Amino acid sequence: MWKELLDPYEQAVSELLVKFRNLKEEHRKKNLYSPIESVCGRVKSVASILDKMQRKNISFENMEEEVEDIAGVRIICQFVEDIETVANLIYRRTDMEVRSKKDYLTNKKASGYRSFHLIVWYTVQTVSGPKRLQVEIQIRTMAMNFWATTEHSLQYKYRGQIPEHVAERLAASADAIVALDEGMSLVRDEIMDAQRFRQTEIELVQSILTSIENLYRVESEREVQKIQDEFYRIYSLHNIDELDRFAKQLDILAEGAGAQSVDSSIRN
Ligand code: 0O2
Repeated sequence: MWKELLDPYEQAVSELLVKFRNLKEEHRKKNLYSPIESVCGRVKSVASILDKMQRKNISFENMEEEVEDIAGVRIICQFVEDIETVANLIYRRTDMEVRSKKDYLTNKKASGYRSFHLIVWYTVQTVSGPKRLQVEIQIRTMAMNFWATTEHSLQYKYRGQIPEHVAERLAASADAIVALDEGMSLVRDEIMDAQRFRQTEIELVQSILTSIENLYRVESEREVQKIQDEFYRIYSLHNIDELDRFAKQLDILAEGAGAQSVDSSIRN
């Protein structure tokens, strides 16, 4: 019974992982900053479902309705600001519908837990037809995730009865996490610029290497060696404009020689 019941939830989690990872990839391909750093997911274990049902006095008939996090997806962001961006992306999607939200950012839990949760309706197609089910999407920063993951393992160890001195340390660490996130937000633009710079550099180098490879087919080895040496010289300058200029020059050269880079679309 459990396997049959949980299979559609497994399917929902795998589909959503693909979709959110694609979203991150799409940002990268368009050279846009991605508010999604990483995505993971899980189907709640039977033991955890039973625990929750007992704790909240939920009957089997109401389980799928009341245990909202049988399927769970976690989206990790770099900065607090990204959380709202991700939530808005989810609100705008047509393949899921937000049922409710839990904002533990504005209303931190007594434990110190911070995160933003959306419960969404999501439909999977099964052999017996479509099945609409709930998925809990947790959106949090890397720092929040570090705290929550560590604290969660202690919750299991102490079964909710965390000793006072440990709870105090955790609360203090939660405050440190808030300060850390705030500190990172202050240098967000700098970090985003640096990451964009690095990504552009990677793509330009890839494009240049493809051009050089193509030129090998039509130019003499000596000529291509000269181009390669020039590339090493320019690369060592770490000047993105110079690299861009060189990549364009190579494109023109390749076009003239009838060996245009297949990768030239990257910079258009
Ligand atoms: P799992 O599968 O082990 O992650 P409740 O359990 O009653 O507090 P409720 O009302 O079902 O929670 O919803 P809530 O508060 O949004 O909690 C759902 C999930 O959020 C939890 O799943 C945790 O993953 C996370 N969470 C909530 N509160 C805390 C907390 O204080 N510390 C940590 N580390 N995580 C928290 P489960 O049920 O723990 O299951």
